[in-house]
Amino acid sequence: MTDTSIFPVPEAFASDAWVDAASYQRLYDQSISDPEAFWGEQGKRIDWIRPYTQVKDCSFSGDVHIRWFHDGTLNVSANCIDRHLATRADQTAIIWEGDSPAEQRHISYAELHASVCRLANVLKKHGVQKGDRVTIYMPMIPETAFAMLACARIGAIHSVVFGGFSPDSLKDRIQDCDSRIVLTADEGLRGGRKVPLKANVDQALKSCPNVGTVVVVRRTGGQVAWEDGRDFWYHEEMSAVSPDCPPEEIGAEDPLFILYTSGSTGKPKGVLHTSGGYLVYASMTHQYVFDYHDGDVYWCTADVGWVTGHSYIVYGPLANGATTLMFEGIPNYPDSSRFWQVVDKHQVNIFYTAPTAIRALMREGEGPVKRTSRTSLRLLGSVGEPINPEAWLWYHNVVGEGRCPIVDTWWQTETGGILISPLPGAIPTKPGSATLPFFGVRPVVVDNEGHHLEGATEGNLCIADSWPGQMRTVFGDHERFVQTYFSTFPGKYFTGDGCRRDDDGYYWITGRVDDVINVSGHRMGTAEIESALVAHPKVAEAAVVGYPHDLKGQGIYAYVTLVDGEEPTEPLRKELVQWVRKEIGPIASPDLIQFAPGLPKTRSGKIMRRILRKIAANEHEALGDTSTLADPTVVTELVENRQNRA
Ligand code: 6R9
Repeated sequence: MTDTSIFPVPEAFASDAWVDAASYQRLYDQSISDPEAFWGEQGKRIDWIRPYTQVKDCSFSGDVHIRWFHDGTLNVSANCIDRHLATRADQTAIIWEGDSPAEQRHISYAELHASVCRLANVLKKHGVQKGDRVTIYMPMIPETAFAMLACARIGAIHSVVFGGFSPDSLKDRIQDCDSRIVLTADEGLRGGRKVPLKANVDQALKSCPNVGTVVVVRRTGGQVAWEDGRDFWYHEEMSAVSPDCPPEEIGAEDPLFILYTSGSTGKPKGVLHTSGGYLVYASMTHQYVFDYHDGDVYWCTADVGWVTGHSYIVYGPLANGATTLMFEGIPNYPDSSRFWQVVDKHQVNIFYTAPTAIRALMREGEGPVKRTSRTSLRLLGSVGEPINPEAWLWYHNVVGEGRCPIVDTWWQTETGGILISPLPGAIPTKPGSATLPFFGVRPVVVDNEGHHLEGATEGNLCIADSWPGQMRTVFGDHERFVQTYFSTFPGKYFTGDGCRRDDDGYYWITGRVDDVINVSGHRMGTAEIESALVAHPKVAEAAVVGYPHDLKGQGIYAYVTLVDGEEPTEPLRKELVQWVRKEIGPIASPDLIQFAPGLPKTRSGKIMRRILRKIAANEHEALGDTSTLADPTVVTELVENRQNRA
């Protein structure tokens, strides 16, 4: 695939789109030359209780701080619900498609309002106040969205923990933000299999003495343990409170949510997003990137446990009065046509998924796609990792039958919303490129010394100035925020990603340049997996790297040194995989484990990951300079016993 294959904007699409090529250029230029004026105007897209007079107050150096619209007040849930009631009370806000094709629900804006108000009253009844943290460990059901919005309604800060995380990971996240209340369900349901959510909460709470309340949604009706005085059924609580709960007045810079994400070092950090700027940015990107028009049915397949679910299942779409589809299941259950059956069933117009799902479905051939009609589809989106041109072309030609533009959207938990992406009516696409920046976004490419690289080039991707959706701090650790994002290249936000910029100024994200690996679009810190491994009594040392994986994008390759006297056996290998699953969750399971008597280290004791990455990638012919190693012979042994011979 060369840079020369360009897919023009389909004419029919451009004529109805919110943004065409000329207005993209005009608005982008304006957003960069006068951000105050630009965002001052755009901020009006949401309803404010007290309008802001201040727009932007941000610094990426010295006293690092980020504030947008900071003297304004609003309520995020009122923006996502109440303000639509006059015109669309009966319109469907959420279409829920269950794991089984036999289950579905349509929730109107009026119903959403009633449920969110009741749940907010339940939270209040249990003592939750503005600023308190509420942990949400729930499956993909509408009650999860109700929970997020109920927190927003009263100014509580939600921390959604992905249902695939282990009790131990859940415990860490509850403790880090000191939540006193957890919302969960009896069990989740995915691909016909049950996920023991309540049992996991029970396990986690053994080490969380401050949690006094657990509210449990009955999803499957499965048996659960019960602690009287602590555990409450959601349906009983909901019926016992009033459906009336006026929205609290919340400051633009008051926190909306915490979302834990993996970095290159240490434990996952609590990325903190605030209210005003986040909502302006999430709603604006949702409207323009997905070219959302009234009446469209929009479906993002992400889990609400990730940022994509926050910004593009819940907040962005609902702020825009959209109909957003929430899917409990998986792409290949009951069979590999499921995504497209759901598209036909609910007449989905805009479909947003991850490259890993596209690659998995591509492997099943065109049959399962062609059995469905998909004529409702107008636009396709991709997020989470670089999309390889083969998958892009299959998505475009087979799923979209050459008719639908693809928006490859690059962004991060930290960015709150999409930063680099085509606007489908404005920007011609190239398979594998996220193309051009959104309004107000100033990408810069720097070399390892921080020098700006101009024109067509390749290097580290930074952002030169703030945008309203940017994270504000790491919860409880502002110093870590400054260190992680603003110290590598002082004065700039460092994304952790590498990228190439071509002659047309298009960005091609090449993947992480730090010790973060991206497995099926899920971010994992190698340090987290290593610390899980060394917590096993038989493991002395571990080093984890990513390697190219056909389906997952990257796989997890672990080098493990056992303690003296332990034998490297097959059962132990399996046990270690299970161990990591239990410690972190299934998404962190190592794909390959190599028992290594020694790891390649410099004389100062630093593990040379560059070499480990090459061996894991089966590129041992090109190891580069190994002369600085304390003991170069370990490399020979590692190459001989490498696990990936693909
Ligand atoms: C939204 C989300 C962020 C990391 C990011 C990058 C990778 C996301 C991408 C992409 C290439 C895209 N990433 N979208 N890489 N093209 N369109 O995924 O947030 O879970 O925090 O991951 O994912 O490496 O730095 P998050």
